[in-house]
Amino acid sequence: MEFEKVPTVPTAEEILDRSFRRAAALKKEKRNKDRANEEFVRSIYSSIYDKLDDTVKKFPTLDDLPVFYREIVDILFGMDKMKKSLGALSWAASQSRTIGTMYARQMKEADDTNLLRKQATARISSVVYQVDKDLKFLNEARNVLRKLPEIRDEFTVVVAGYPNVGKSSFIKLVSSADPEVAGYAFTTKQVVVGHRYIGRERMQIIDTPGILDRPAHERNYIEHQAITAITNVADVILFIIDASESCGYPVLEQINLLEEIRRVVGDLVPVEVVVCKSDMQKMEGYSNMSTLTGEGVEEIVEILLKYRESTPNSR
Ligand SMILES: Nc1nc2c(ncn2[C@@H]2O[C@H](COP(=O)(O)OP(=O)(O)O)[C@@H](O)[C@H]2O)c(=O)[nH]1
Ligand SMILES: [Mg+2]
Repeated sequence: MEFEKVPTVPTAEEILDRSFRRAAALKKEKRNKDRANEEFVRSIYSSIYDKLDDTVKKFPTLDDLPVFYREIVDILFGMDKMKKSLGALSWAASQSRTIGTMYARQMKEADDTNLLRKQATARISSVVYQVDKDLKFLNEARNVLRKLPEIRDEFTVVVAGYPNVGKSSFIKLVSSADPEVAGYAFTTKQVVVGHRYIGRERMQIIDTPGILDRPAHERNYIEHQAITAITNVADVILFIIDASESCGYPVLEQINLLEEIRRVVGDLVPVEVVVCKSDMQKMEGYSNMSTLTGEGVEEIVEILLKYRESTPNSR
């Protein structure tokens, strides 16, 4: 995942501590007091510049992120706020360098290099402290975003339907490998992502237990937002009905949820309906399948794949 490799973002204090310690060690090596002061300032601004610059570079370019992450970043932290904070770090990096270079130059002709050294370090420290809130904010974002499930910009099927209708069984059956389970980190809800290879291409199948499996009024705000992000990556939604009602929900209630999801996605995402557990109970006028016997499963995959060409979310 894009954020997985982003290292911890240090606080202002950590950045300053580290660069002062390094500069002090270098200073000790110099015999001449004025040269030592100049080296001290140079060492401080260059290590601060490097650390801030590196922190910005290690963050993925927000505009290049897959749709799902851009949505989530925007929902949770605000795209603009993130960009502003990254911009603030770049500003602090170059500001520290400008101040440092200026003082180091002055020191070459100055009488009191101790005073200039103190002034330089005070001004540079103040610049770094000014972006402390940005550093902390970016670290908070990094901690949440690195735990997101891997959802790519590729042909995507999102499964929906009440609990125990057969969603997991379907994903397991049609996926090439064991589906990955990942948390959102901002709700207790999880995301299950399965993949199936069709020649060189992949079909991504997503299940969102606890989110697309119950009526909207039972969802909280953040779960609504998660739905928005998920449905925005869906090329098609597969709604699974258990006609046997062994899942514990009457068919009528299941159809109500289907209609609700249809209303939510409107014309944006097509919804395919399939009746599962056909080994127990079929329903006329619908596609039927059984993940137990495998009956009808490949036919459903074929139906889903048809959306690959006519995808409205062509990315
Ligand atoms: N008889 C029968 N049972 C099924 C079928 N598909 C799933 N089940 C069972 O239904 C239960 C719930 O399935 P699961 O895939 O976990 O449903 P989910 O909650 O929608 O993910 C499990 O006990 C499955 O073994 C099917 O096609 N036929
Ligand atoms: Mg399940």
